[in-house]
Amino acid sequence: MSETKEALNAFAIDIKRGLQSSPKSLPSMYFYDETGDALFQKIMDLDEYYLTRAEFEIFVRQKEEILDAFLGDDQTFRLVELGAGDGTKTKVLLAHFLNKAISFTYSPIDISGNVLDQLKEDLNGELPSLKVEPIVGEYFSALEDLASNDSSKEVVLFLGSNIGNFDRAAGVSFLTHVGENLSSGDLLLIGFDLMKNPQKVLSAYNDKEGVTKAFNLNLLTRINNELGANFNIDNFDHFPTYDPLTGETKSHIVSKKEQTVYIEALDESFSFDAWEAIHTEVSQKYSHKMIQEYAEEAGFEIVRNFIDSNQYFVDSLWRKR
Ligand code: AVJ
Repeated sequence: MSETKEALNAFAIDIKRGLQSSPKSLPSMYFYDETGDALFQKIMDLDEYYLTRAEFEIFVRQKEEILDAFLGDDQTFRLVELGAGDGTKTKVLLAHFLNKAISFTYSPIDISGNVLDQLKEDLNGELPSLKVEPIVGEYFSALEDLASNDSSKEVVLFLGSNIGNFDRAAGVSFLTHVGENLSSGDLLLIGFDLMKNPQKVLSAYNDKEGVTKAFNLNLLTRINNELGANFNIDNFDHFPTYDPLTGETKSHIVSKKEQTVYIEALDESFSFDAWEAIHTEVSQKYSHKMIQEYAEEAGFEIVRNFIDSNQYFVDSLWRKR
């Protein structure tokens, strides 16, 4: 089977499993087709979506301290980034490290070769002296390759509160797995969105313009396009919730009426009750205590926390035990 066929198959299987479950759910990892990527770019520019600006501010204002903490007693390191994105935030750090004449290599890891080619071209233009060695592949196998081929200290970036898409058990297991592919003393800088005014959190996932709604519902369009389904998008709505007790932010797609949708690739129909909800995403918000517990359970110790001036967001620097 070709690679794309296999991917399509995995997509179909996951959609089928999610729509057969009770309650129904769809995995947020499938938000990011071309349209989804573009919508997420728009989300990052929204007034309500404070996360990206908060983390950007941390980098702009605390880049000196971040560099000192990355170096410790060493002269150099390899900077590895899990999920490269467009690199806007990371560029602030990269430019600063080059200004300070630090000799280091930047290795963004992504499953999309296209994303990495684009990023490398971009960085070559903007920061010509930067050594970029992208790695195409899954995070863990890429980290494993690095561990066996490179003896220098690794500093791994996992930014943007991407960890928030995992529930607690999956998050700790993911971070443990990252740690298993690091050596004692290697570092991990991980972005966590902090608990804050519940109204502020909720607005970030329910913007006035409806960009987040379009982002969430695009998942149905993607199923239409790639699996030959007949979702009528107008018959569904977007509904996020925030639980201030647990920090759990959830996005849902709600069926506005009783309806049945056919998915050709599965040769199967799925029925929705009026106002039945499909869970699509968790965007966990964290207390400092939770972050401390995560670090300990995953086998790290916290070196230092870098927090923005509003105390919305923390980039927590962890050392592998
Ligand atoms: C990219 C997972 C960090 O959960 O805040 C933005 C994705 N979802 N708006 C987040 C997202 C709805 C985002 N992450």
